Amino acid sequence: MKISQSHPRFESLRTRELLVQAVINGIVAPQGLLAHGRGEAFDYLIGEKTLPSARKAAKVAAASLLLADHPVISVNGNAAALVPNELAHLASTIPADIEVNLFHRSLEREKKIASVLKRLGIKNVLGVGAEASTRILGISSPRRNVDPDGQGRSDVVLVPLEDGDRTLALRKNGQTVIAIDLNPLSRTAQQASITIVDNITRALPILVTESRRLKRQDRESLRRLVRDFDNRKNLESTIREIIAYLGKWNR
Ligand code: PTJ
Repeated sequence: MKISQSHPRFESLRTRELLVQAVINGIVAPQGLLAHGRGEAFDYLIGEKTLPSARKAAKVAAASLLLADHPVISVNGNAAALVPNELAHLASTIPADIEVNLFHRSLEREKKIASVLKRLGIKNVLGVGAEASTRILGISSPRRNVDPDGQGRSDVVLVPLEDGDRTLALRKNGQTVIAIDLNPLSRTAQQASITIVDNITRALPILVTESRRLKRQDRESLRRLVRDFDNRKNLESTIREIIAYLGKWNR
């Protein structure tokens, strides 16, 4: 559907159309549309802009990815449809591996997502088909199958738009989990090591910019950034920022 740029909700409608097309092309699961709707509702509550607490979390997340021995970016259907270029930029800046990891798993969709990323210059996309031969203990969903060369041996994992079951299992394994989730109350948001409560479409460009900037800084200052960050406190700041924003509507 052609959307007029003059429509007051142009960006939102454009994103929806992108996802609908991605369902038709077999990149996004139909359930991804429902997940997006839930995300959009939370985006309204944060004023559809990046909150200061999210900016802070994104900076710490970039530092953590840069410090990692083996950082991995986990990609699902929605992430591949909404921010493919930014995922590729982030992977090459850090540098990090990219692994396809789906909740609604199908080999066909894994291959399609991998080819989107390969077209953007990612040579080796992990986690496709039989490559995901390691099981993460404590997960009942199909997300449990991971690539031994990716999440199987990673120390820091970025999980945009998670469904909740994997974060705790990875953390129990001693891995650092960076989540991007518009819902600050979700299990993923609450259990991650670093939670960026923002739209993936805004968070990824910030992560890329911060990674490029922080890459020039010495490792000790990056370590300090990560050490001084408290995810629980930052999530409390997020809730306070949302309440302050909603207070402006209570005129
Ligand atoms: O591609 P698959 O098979 O791996 O499936 C992906 C989905 C997203 C369908 C699957 O992981 C799922 O069902 O997720 P949930 O349980 O609906 O959770 C998705 C979370 O992402 C929710 O907390 C939403 O608020 C949040 N969310 C949705 N859209 C965005 C978002 N967070 C950030 N940016 C968004 N654009």
